[in-house]
Amino acid sequence: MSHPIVRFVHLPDLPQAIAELKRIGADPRSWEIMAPKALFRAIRISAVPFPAATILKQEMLSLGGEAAVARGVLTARTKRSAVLLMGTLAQLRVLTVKIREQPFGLAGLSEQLGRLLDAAEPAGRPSLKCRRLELPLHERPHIMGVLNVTPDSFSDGGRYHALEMALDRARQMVAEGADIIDVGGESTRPGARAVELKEELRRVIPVVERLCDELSVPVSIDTYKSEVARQALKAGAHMINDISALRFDENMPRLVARTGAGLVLMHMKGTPRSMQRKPRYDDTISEIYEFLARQVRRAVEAGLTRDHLVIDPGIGFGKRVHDNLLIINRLDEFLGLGLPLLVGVSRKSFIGQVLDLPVDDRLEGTAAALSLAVARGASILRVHDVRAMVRVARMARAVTEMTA
Ligand code: HH2
Repeated sequence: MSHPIVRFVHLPDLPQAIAELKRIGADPRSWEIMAPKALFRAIRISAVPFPAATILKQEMLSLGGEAAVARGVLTARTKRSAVLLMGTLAQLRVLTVKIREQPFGLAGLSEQLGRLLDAAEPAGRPSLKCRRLELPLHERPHIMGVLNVTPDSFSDGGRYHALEMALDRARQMVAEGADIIDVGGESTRPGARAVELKEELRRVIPVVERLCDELSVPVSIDTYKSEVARQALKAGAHMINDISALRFDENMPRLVARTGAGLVLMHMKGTPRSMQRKPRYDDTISEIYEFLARQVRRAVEAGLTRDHLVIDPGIGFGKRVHDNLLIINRLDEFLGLGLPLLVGVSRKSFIGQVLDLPVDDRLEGTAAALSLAVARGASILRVHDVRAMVRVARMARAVTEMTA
């Protein structure tokens, strides 16, 4: 005789909730209605004006959910408060409707909330446009192979020698499964000095030219200088990887908008020279999220469309070891921005610190971190060890997309 067994079920998204309703044998007509009731979400809204925070609390309570506000809101002492909405997807959707016509900025919040709820579902994950190419990032994680054409990477030979070595390395990475090649002419390691414009151009432009002629995969240029970006785009590059997220060169946004290139916006605290001098955050994830949201808005105001944008929390750029670990563990929160996520964990020093290993012995640490990044929704993985990480990413994706 079988006895009832009580257990938890892992339901991270709507497709998996629907799969469980099917297994239960629920009426197919009820799947769409019930699935949003099976998923619970906590949503944080920063800086909500006092009256709006009060209304949000009342509405969530009336829907059978909850909303936490700062204590001072209840005593009318606080002008603004962060709000934590707690409810099922179904309740949160109804909330967006109920506040749509309300004052105190709630109409705008309703719109933002609706976009957030759409973006958090796998079906809402976009592809990426880079000039005439479109990368199907929603289909599988893409591997971006790192091609550093810095003197320390491509030792002492003459320029031609270095160029040939760089091209060989790029060809090898493509043969190993790289989907994008990211060319960089300036080391951005902590404490690194900036490279002169002329020198950066001399290092990267010949390489970009040859790669764009020869390779079938898109070429990205890792630079925050608009002149380097301009010449790289002229040479055929498809994407700009700007580790300053448009902060270091005011001409960058218009240039990228005009050319239709893809653009990576990465979070960094300060500059590469200063970023590891005692970085600290009060709330790591919120600060990075809000920075990225601001820079996305800036890019859109300059004329870029969202389907050309990628965001990156900037592992190792002005972060302590625990910030890097936290970012990877909570990476899926950034999906709320509704844009593809790029993550660069490859061989970075937080791995060395956790495992107490030097830079040439971080393959397994990279694999573990990358696998979790894929599971939490990363779309582009920037790596040195292409062959190994293509396999790790494929395996992680195969596990996470299994619903039934
Ligand atoms: N990391 C590095 C360089 N560029 N770009 C993005 N978008 N994200 C990253 O995490 C990232 C990046 C640093 O890594 P590496 O290329 O190994 O070092 P270096 O800058 O010294 O060449």
